[in-house]
Amino acid sequence: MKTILITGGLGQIGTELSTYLRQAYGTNNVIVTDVVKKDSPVVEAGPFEQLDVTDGKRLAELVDRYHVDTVLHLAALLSAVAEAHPQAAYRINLDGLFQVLEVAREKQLAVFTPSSIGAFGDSTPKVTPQDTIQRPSTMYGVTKVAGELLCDYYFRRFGVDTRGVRFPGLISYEALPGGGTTDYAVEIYYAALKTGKYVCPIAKGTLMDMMYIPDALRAVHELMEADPTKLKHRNAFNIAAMSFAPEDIAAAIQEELPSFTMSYQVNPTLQAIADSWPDKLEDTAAREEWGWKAQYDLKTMTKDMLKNLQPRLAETK
Ligand code: AKB
Repeated sequence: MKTILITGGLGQIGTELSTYLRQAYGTNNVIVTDVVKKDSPVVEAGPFEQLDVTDGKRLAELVDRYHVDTVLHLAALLSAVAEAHPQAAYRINLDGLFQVLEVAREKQLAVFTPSSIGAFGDSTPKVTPQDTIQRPSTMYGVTKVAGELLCDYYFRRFGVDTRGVRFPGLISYEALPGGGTTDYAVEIYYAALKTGKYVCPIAKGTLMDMMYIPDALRAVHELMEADPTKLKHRNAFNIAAMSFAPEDIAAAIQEELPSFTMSYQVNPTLQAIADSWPDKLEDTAAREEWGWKAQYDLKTMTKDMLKNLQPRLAETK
């Protein structure tokens, strides 16, 4: 049985991953941390500690206190906010990861760290293989590529059991994303149910990889539990579920809510980031090395999103 510490545990992924892993490993075996304590069912449900990931000493103390053997390191600034605050992004995304890896080296912990479709840039093939050119133009991308390399280094050099995936844009109804380029694909569902219309900041025809959160949670769990002898890669596995442009998600919503309408007011900063990212990731390595396969496509995700979001929004009225 693992004892897991999650950083950034009250963010979009952390909120749902904490609950998922507490069900899998037991509530007291999943210690959720975040830089601030917020009102959240996750805080009430089990162990919670405040942790700034750039504070390696405090992380080491928590690891000792709770007998942690695995760190799921989710704390990071997302692409749009990182572009607005590049110095903070460097500190949180890269120094934070370095602190986690150092504590893992000293205490022989396993570490899971997500990378992103943001680890690619203009010179990457648009249909993106596992191993390819990575010259991102954003600070987010710079920290993600460096993070992938650091995790590989700590495995090869110090034997730290590092693993990770490249997440597409994640779509969920429990917690909102904050400051990403793919956030529109979550906001659109809220707008469809609240007002029946949405002004999209990303231009028509812009393809990006996306994934529904249940698939993303399962990916983390399956890779954490994967047989290490089968892993040729360790970190930064491409994983894919669906690739769509704004007009495709709008059409999928219209199938459920026929009166929904969408217009465009393109945000140039977000658009430049989106244009530099892949259209579609190839995930053959993840399929071959640990059996990865997504379950949700755009249609099944849209049905499930609307079904689950509707009662939540009704409660908050
Ligand atoms: C973002 O848009 O920054 C994230 C990501 C794809 O890494 N959702």
